[in-house]
Amino acid sequence: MYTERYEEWRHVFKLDPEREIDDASLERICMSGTDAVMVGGSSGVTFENVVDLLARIRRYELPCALEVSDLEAAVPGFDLYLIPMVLNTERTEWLTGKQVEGLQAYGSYIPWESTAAEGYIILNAEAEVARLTGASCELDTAAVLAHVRLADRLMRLPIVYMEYSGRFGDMRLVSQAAELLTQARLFYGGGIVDATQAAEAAAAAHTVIVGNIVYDDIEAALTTVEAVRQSAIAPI
Ligand code: 1GP
Repeated sequence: MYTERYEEWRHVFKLDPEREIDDASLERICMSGTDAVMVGGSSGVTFENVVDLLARIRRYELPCALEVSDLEAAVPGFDLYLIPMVLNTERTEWLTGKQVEGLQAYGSYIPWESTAAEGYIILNAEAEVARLTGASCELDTAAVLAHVRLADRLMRLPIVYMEYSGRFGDMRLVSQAAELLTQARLFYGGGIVDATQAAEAAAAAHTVIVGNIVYDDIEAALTTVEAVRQSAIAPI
């Protein structure tokens, strides 16, 4: 199954289809040695801008995943489809509502062998995704770890995603989460702007997602690839 391949991913660049990236920069990202590119964003994701970005990424050989946050933008042709389920919100449309809508509309066409759910725990209240989903981000350690167990043990989700989008997170907490997992893979994303932070995140989580810095400082973004590669693999 293709889903097994993300189990080897240590470093992933996340590209936002709503944001501009020139050909030269995209080439540097795709040729950087990263394990994969993930396409996703909290807003402004359309069928057109996803198709356009996918076509440009397909000039290169690396795997390309789509994080499906909007049904309208579920474009065929990706290697992997990641379906976010926000665990720390009371607004159930972000946990199961939109997912059920999608299954009702496209259930028979979903490529299950290349589709995986991500249990999102959103931990930066300032992030756009937190505002959009009404996430309760003020969780203490015990509450975060309870959400991790909910995802890993009760729901048996294959991926737990600790999302600090826009802010570098608490790596001690991320490590504690990783240690609790019995079968899920831990994705960490948020605020990585240099090699040092990338290495710290790689020591705590299984997979490190680097987003915004691609658009703000591509040289710095590129240094994160080697930093993660040099880091010891977090305990599973
Ligand atoms: C966002 O987790 C990713 O969904 C990456 O976060 O953009 O802050 O790097 P940044």
